[in-house]
Amino acid sequence: SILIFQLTVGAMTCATCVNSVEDIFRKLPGVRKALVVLATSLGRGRYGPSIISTLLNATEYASFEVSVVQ
Ligand code: 9UX
Repeated sequence: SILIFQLTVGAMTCATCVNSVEDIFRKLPGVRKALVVLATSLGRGRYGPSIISTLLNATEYASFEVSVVQ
């Protein structure tokens, strides 16, 4: 089944940051769709298997702050 992830993404200050985070999300196998909005610091996307921890690690490795929205 396709699940939706919602994350808060901090430490983004410009549109290029947003593109970087979207690229990180989209490059992960299992992520079908990803959208990051700077104004709300929210990232959403669709994914198949549970890759949330991989997604969090990859985003933090790129020096952005990230956490799951419950
Ligand atoms: Mo913009 Mo973001 O000049 O890591 S790319 S601040």
